[in-house]
Amino acid sequence: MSRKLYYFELNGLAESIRYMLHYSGLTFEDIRYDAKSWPIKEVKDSLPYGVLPVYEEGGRRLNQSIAIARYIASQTNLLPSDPWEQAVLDAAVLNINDFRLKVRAFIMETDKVKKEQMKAELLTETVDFYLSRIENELKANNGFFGGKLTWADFYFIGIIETTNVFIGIEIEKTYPTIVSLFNIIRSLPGVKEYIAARKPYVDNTIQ
Ligand SMILES: N[C@@H](CCC(=O)N[C@@H](CS)C(=O)NCC(=O)O)C(=O)O
Repeated sequence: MSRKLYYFELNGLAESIRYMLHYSGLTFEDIRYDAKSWPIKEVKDSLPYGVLPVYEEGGRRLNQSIAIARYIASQTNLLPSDPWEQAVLDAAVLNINDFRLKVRAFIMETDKVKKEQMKAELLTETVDFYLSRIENELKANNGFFGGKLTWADFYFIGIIETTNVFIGIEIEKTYPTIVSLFNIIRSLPGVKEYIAARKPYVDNTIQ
């Protein structure tokens, strides 16, 4: 079956999906647009809501990164079958997404002074608010959100690695359980080779 993932030359909302596809051995076309050339009118106009990522499988298209990630997980062993366990992971992903939206506000800010203030607030308050809670959640669950490797763990690393590109430091480095989880994911078959072959990402803000 043909699979295509459309996004930018950035980790952002697509990297957890790329990681899961590589880990699962599901072949796909990794189509990337240069943020500097965006918007490409004919591409943007063709998208369901004008934004990326979009995933295509056979003749079908899906937008919304979380829906795509959950769907890919369902095609592998990364989504549990128990509804409660699924809901716990949905909550974890939505908590991470709440954090992402705060980082996004900083990324999108164009006023330099305000942007510096927002960065300081992220580094002194927001990062620790979320990462200390996540550290505890992982510690209580065998190092993963759901007791074993699932899509929530992939979603998390994708968001933190993207935050690091824009903030310029590894925000997870003082949270040992998070660091261990990231080392596990980065060493997975498929993911490891993908990371080794990947170009480093740079801060190319898509305004
Ligand atoms: N909630 C959507 C957000 C998608 C989104 O905002 N995508 C941004 C990149 S991260 C985009 O396509 N920006 C380009 C534009 O708005 O033209 C998702 O999770 O997929």
